[in-house]
Amino acid sequence: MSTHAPARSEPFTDIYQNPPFKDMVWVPGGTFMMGSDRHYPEEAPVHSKTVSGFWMDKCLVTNSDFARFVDATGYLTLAEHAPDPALYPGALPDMLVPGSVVFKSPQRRVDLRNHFNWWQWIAGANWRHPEGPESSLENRDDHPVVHVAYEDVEAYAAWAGKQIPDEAEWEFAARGGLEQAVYTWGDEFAPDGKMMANIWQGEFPLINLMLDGFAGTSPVGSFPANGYGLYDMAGNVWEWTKDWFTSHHKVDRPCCSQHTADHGREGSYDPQTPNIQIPRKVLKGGSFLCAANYCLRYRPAARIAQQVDTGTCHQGFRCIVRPLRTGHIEARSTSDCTPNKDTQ
Ligand SMILES: [Ca+2]
Ligand SMILES: [Cu+2]
Repeated sequence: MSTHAPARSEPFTDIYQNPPFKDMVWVPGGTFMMGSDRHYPEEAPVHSKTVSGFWMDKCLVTNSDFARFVDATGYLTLAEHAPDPALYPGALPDMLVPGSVVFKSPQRRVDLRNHFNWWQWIAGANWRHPEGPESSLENRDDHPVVHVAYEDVEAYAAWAGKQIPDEAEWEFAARGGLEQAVYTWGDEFAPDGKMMANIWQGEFPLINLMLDGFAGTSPVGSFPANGYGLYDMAGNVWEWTKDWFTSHHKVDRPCCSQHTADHGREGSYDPQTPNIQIPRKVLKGGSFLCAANYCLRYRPAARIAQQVDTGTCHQGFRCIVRPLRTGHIEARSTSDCTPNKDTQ
């Protein structure tokens, strides 16, 4: 194991030309306009935000990346544990077994207001069995790991010597240097008719036209990178960030930032289900299930709330390294980020 701490006097350029791990890219810091006033209300208001530079994984964490972590540590994800009945009062006994939430396309047109029409809790579903016990990771080593809860991604990041991005860092990175563009690649959805991300084409949740070639997850790096060299910052799977969800952006005021940090956790509870007090984090990027007729969220400003204890078949993550914290890095993480040559 090697450790290295960049000397304080080291020129800045030397630091960012030498990423702490392979398959990371330097995302320069800066001030940008975060959010959108033209889409869903939780993305507003557009406001100015400043982030410091950091390295980011070029690709989503893959199944083989995650397998290396599990092999090294014996880690069991939340979905592989039976839920503690004390934490889930009123839960039916057959729900208190290990499992996770899986998308099942309904057989006929359904009410789009009720997401239980396509989400099913499946006993035995977890990262190794993304659609349930009968499914496997065969031919999916280079697909993003899914069914990871927030504590799982924190555990992976800690093992890898990396961190989970906050929402502003993630959005800054996803924009790839384009100020207020709708998509990570610009304002046009399909330039020259080319699909730029793995999303859902057709009528969700019934008809998946797969114009992008994929019904479910896709190998990481199957679509062009954004301006910072980052792949899959739109579509494929949603990505965890460390921020507590808010129903709209809270614009920082220096006097109050300490105060709001303390209240973020409780403030993230879902007001629709007051009896369930599980805090929610922000997910970014959209997934292979995002469709224009239902969820136009394959955009850098888009955000949804997810309970910290819930991973699903369309949620994954990637890590960053903030340069001031690189002193104790142990280089033991590698990655399978080998983007398809013909899509670059
Ligand atoms: Ca697709
Ligand atoms: Cu969506």
